[in-house]
This record gives sequence, structure tokens and C-alpha cells, in this order.
Amino acid sequence: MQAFLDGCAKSVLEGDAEAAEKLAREALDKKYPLLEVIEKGFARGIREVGRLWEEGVLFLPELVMGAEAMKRGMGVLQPALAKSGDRPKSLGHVVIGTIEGDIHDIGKTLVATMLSANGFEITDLGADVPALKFVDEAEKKGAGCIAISALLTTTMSGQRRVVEELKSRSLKGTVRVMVGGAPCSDEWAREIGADGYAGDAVAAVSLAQSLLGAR
Ligand code: B1M
Repeated sequence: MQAFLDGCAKSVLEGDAEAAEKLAREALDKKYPLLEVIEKGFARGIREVGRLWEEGVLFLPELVMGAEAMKRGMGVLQPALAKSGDRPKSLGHVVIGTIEGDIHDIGKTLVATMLSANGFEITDLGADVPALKFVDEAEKKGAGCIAISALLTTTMSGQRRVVEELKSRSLKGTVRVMVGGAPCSDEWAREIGADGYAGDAVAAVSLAQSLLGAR
């Protein structure tokens, strides 16, 4: 299994989208645990790409190729992951997206998939979503939770704007807010008045369950 996970990471590190897709199909055929394949394989690869890029070893085109390979693999795995949960009834409605100015959507989509697989109704607004749109959509859909992803230190302040907008519409407390993404933390969530922070997709499911009273 470790050799297989290393292969997944390597396909992303080398920006080889064809290899990533082939490995993802192999994971399905061999019924490997999909979350492990994503987190310990493909996501490990993309984080390594990010680290090497930060160190100046890789350049932007290589970062983009790594992300493309990651997305090709995820494109195969995500539909299967979404089907893997049994969903007797909705545990609550979550409006999710990546905040304005930020186009990083791989982690957000993984979180959305896991929430959906675990029984939550999801409205996925995509990436680069204005703060007001999160609140408009939550109001329109009667959602109990807004989940905001931010991967950039320059965009995370948008999460605060969502909380402020909920306050100004007297919805704070009625609509709960969870934040996530690499620069976020428990401390940041407290600072901006969000209801919680989740560090990965599994933690996001537990947090949504507790925020929406589903356990
Ligand atoms: Co960008 N990028 N990027 N990038 N990129 C980072 C985030 C960076 C840390 C890289 C680095 O320097 N090491 C850095 C940010 C530095 C900072 O702000 N301090 C960075 C930068 C600077 C940039 C650009 C500015 C580069 C440039 O153009 N000069 C640019 C910005 C574009 C923009 O958004 N406006 C940019 C562009 C890109 C690509 C387009 C090439 C590509 C994104 C492709 C895409 O998403 N469609 C990309 C990538 C791939 C990355 C890294 C390498 C990997 C991100 C990723 O997909 N991880 C990233 C480095 C890193 O994160 N280590 C980096 C895999 C994913 C499964 O994990 O997203 O962390 P992650 O999600 C996790 C958890 O965080 C959590 O659960 C997920 C699953 O476990 N989580 C949540 C995420 N959202 C959550 C929400 C929740 C709960 C949990 O509830 C609300």
C-alpha cells in the first residue's frame, strides 16, 4: 500500500495527470480506502509541490501542473467517495465555498464531498465567492451552516466579513460558521467570531455534526 501511496504522491509531484488518473482508477478497482489514498497519496504530493515552490525549487508552471494532476486524480475519486456514505436523511444544510480572491478549490471540494457523503445537504458555491453571496445563499436556502475555505493569508480576512454580515442581518448564532484552509486555526476562528475551525475533511465532518446538533 505504501508503494501505491508513494506513486500517487509522485504523479502529482511530477505533474503527470495521466499517471494520477490511472492510479486513481487502480485505487477504485482495488477498493483501497479512498480518503487515505487522497490524504496520504495525492494531497501529500501537492503539499510537497507547494513546499518546493515556496523554496524556489519549482516554478509556477510546475505548481499548476501538479494541481492539474491532483484534480485529475480527484475527478476519478470524488464521485466514488460521495457515494460511499449511506444517507438516510439530511443532517442539515451547509453552504460551502472558497472566499473571494482565492481560487484554491481542491481542499474545499474534498470537504464538500465528505460532508455530503456523511449526510449533509450541500450547496457548493465554488471558488472566489464574495462574502455577501455566502450569506445571501444561506438565507435563501435556510442553511444552518456556512463553511468558508481560505488558502491565502491575503484572503482569509474575507471570512471575517461573512461573520460581520451575519451579525448585521441578526443571523449570527442561527447560521453557524466554520472556517478552514492552510492559514486558518482555532485562534483565528475565535478572533473573527466564527463557530469553529477544522483542519481537514474528517474534522470538518465532526465539526459540522456538533454545530448542527447532529450528534
Ligand atoms: Co497556491 N498557494 N497559489 N495554488 N497553493 C498555496 C496555498 C501556498 C501556501 C503555497 C506556498 O507558498 N507554499 C501559497 C499561499 C501563501 C500564503 O498565503 N501565505 C500559495 C500562493 C502564494 C498562490 C498564488 C498567489 C501563486 C501566484 O500566482 N504567485 C496563487 C493564488 C491564486 C488565487 O487564489 N488567487 C496560487 C495558485 C495556485 C494554483 C492555481 C496553481 C493551485 C490551486 C489549484 C486549485 O485549487 N484549483 C495552487 C496550489 C495547488 C497550492 C498548494 C500547493 C496546494 C493546495 C491544495 O490543493 N492542497 C498550496 C500549498 C499548501 O497548501 N501546502 C498553495 C491539497 C488540499 C487537499 O489540501 O487545500 O489544505 P488543503 O485543504 C485541506 C485542509 O486545509 C482543510 O481540509 C482539506 C482536506 O484535508 N480545509 C478545510 C480546506 N478548506 C477547508 C474548509 C473547511 C474545513 C477544512 O471548512 C470551512
